[in-house]
Parts: sequence; structure tokens; C-alpha cells
Amino acid sequence: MATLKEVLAGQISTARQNAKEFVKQYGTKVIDQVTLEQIYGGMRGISCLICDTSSVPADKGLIIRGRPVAEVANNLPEEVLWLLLTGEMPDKANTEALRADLAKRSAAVPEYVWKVIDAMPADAHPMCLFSTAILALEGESAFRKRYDEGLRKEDFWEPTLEDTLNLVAQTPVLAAGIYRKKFNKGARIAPDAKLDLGANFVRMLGLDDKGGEFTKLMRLYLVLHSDHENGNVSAMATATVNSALSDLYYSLSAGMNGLAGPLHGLANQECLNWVLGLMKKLGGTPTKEQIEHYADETLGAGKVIPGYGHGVLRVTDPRFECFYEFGKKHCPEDPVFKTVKTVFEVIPGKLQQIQKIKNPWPNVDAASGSLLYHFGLTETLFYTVLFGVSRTMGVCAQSLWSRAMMQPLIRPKSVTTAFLESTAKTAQSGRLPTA
Ligand code: NMX
Ligand code: MLT
Repeated sequence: MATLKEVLAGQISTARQNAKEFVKQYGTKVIDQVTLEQIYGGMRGISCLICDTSSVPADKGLIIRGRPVAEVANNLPEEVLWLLLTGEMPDKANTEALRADLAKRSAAVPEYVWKVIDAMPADAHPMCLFSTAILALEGESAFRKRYDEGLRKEDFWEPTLEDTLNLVAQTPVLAAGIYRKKFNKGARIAPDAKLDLGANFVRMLGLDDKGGEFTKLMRLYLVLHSDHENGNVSAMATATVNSALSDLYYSLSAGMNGLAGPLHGLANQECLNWVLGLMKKLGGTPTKEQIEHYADETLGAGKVIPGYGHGVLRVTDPRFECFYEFGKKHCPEDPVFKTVKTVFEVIPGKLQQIQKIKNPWPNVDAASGSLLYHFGLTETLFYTVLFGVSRTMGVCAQSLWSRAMMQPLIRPKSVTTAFLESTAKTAQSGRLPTA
């Protein structure tokens, strides 16, 4: 049986050769054009990043290594990690080897990180604690040690793989430790070497899961948030920092700081708070008319409806659909889930009436919180940390491949407003001249 590292080593040497010949033959071909509107509009839609771990077509949503996300939704997170890294689904033996490897690594979180977390203010947001914990572990980076010893560019991917596996194994431990401290749940619970990633995470959180349904949800959660191509804030931040050869601890921490924003990962916290606020105000499950009214108040106050809209998607997010199906199967009568269902019946129609909104449909964050809430994870402040634990898989896999392909420092060109003004006025059409 070939190990993960051996599989990757074989793929990397072929991919490097292919890329070299590809760029030599087609290097001057024009792939996309940049308009003034796009420069002013958050670079939306400009095709200028390479990402092979996943893609997000606007009309389909997440595709992981060629497989629509719904097809892999019931796989274990370990299997999806292998898929993200190699493009192949692992066999049983590979999955078990990876599971056991991650379980072993999860037991090796150094004690000093808890002192750092303990020293943080009690009101620090769990995402701040999570990002800080990742950064505090930077001294553990295999990449940094090997780089300081004189690592060759061809070999950068090897310690990046080591850092990837350690981070994937240890971020659930950090997250669970933060959860138990922040919400006064008692002492930390150690991982169990016999369990898989999802089951271990549930164990370490210390929440009741007699029927095993919460573990199923956690596995699903870890799979669905694992990757979303490279253009989203957390992935791009991670990739940019890693391109400076800052190791994955620096890079992932930077990515998590981006995920902590309400327009990105924090929307899962905001979304359930919005739903709970609605239920509290109305004293139970609201009617469609009441939801319309509440949405009008939100929009009227200049706020966004969290969990709806997307920078790329123009259809209902298939990750939302997976969570929605899970809810219909496992907790159809839960009042919070029922409210989320009615919100879904109302909000797209409401947002469709606002011309500037390009996508009125729910994104990944619209239903996930109601399911966590049902299984007793009621601390909404913690929800984005769960997103972060999962996203660690995708962004680390992306960086591994960037280093494997020996991609250079990310350094696009900025221009001044004066340059744009003078150039745009004289440009006929199409691409602007180089600054
Ligand atoms: N509620 C109210 N207004 C919205 C919404 C929404 N859900 N979605 C977009 N808009 C507004 C947006 O604020 C912008 O207004 P303005 O021009 O006044 O600034 C206008 O519509 C055009 O935005 P779009 O081009 O449709 O969307 P954009 O690509 O700029 O932003 C999001 C995408 C996801 C940031 C935006 O849809 C949003 O803020 N959604 C709510 C927050 C959310 O759910 N984020 C999670 C995204 C997924 N994730 O987990 O990371
Ligand atoms: C994500 O999963 O990263 C979000 O849907 C945001 C995005 O893709 O822009």
C-alpha cells in the first residue's frame, strides 16, 4: 500500500513536468480580461488564481476534485482530506492509515498553547482564541525548521504536508479546548486514538450524543465546509501569506482572521442569531408574514440578511441543500429548524425584489446553525470555529499544492486612482494598458 506521501510524490513530479510544458507552449495566451468595474468591485469574477482542490461554478456550487459536493457528503472527513490532497478517493486501508495517523498527531498538542489561551481576556471571541492558538503553535512548524536548515524549493511540499497533517489533527483539539474553557464546560477531554476525526471532535466537545446523530452531523459539517476554491477570503489570505514562505501556522491563522468576518464565516453565527432573535421577538415559530416584516426591518436598518447571497454562486448552495436534507431527516419538528425552513420559503423572494442583489439564494450558513442548536451546541459564538476546523483541510491542501508546484510569491499590481482615471478615459475597449 502506497502512503499518502508516496502517492503525492508520484503525482507532484508528473504535475510539475506537465505545468512546465503547458506554460512553455501556451504561456502568452489571454485567459481573461479585467474591467474597471471589476477593479472597483472586489475583483469579482476575474479568473486569475489556480486551484485544483475544488471549483465553484456559479450555477452548480462546490465540486471537490471533480465530484459534486453532494456526492461526497456522506464520506468521512478523512476520505475527503485524502481526496482534496490527491484527487482520488482512498481505499479502506488508506483511510484507516490516515485516520490512525491523525488520531496519533491529535494527542501531541503542546501544553503551552493552553497557557496562551488562559491568558486571553474572558470576552475574547472564540475565533480570536482559535486563530491565536494556531499562531501560538508556529514554533512546531516542520516547514520552518527545515527551511532554516536550508531546504530546497523542490522539497518545500514535504514539510508542508507534515504541517498540514498536524494542523488538521490538532485544530479540533484546539477548538474543543477553547469551547470548554470559553463556555465553562469543565476540564478538557483528551482525544481517543480509536475514533475518527468527527467522532473525536464530538467526544472532545463533551456534548451528549447517545444516538450517534450529532457525530453524523459533525462529519457532514467537516466535509461540507472543507474547501470552496481559492477566491474566498480565508483561502486567498492563507495562500497569499503562504506564498511568502511563511509556514502554514502563520498562513492558516491569517486565513482564520478572514473567516472571522460577518460577510464570510461569521455569517453562520449571525444567521442563527438572526433566526433566534426573530423567534424571541415573536415568542415562537413565526409566520411567513412575520418573517417578511422582520426581514424588512433588517434591510431597512442597512443590514444584510445573513446566510443569503454569495460572491460567486447564483443558485441555492448545494451545501445548504445537504444540511437542509439532514435537518428534514433528523429533526423535522425542531422549532428552530422549522423556522429556518420558513425563512427559506420567504427570503429568496424578498431579496429577488432588490435589484442590486445578485444572488437571493441561501448559502452554506443558512441552515447549519439550526442543526448544531438542535444537538445541544447552542453557543452561536462558537459556530465559526467549526467552519475553521473544517476549512483547515482545504486551505492547507491548496498550499501544499502551491508549494509542490513551486509557485512564486503572490504579488499582483496595484494602480492609483489617477492612473485609472487617465487610462480609462482614453482606453477604447477591452484590456487597459499595463501600469
Ligand atoms: N442581504 C442584504 N443585502 C445583500 C445580501 C443579503 N443577504 N446579499 C447581497 N446584498 C447586497 C450587498 O450588500 C450589496 O449592497 P451594496 O451595493 O449596497 O454594498 C449588493 O447587494 C450587491 O451585492 P452582491 O453583488 O449580490 O454580493 P457580493 O458578492 O458583493 O457579496 C456576500 C456576497 C456573501 C458578502 C453578500 O451576499 C452578503 O453580505 N450576504 C450575507 C452575509 C453572508 O451570508 N455571508 C456568508 C457567505 C458564505 N460564507 O460562509 O462565507
Ligand atoms: C466559502 O465557503 O468560502 C464561502 O461560501 C464564501 C466564498 O466562497 O466566497
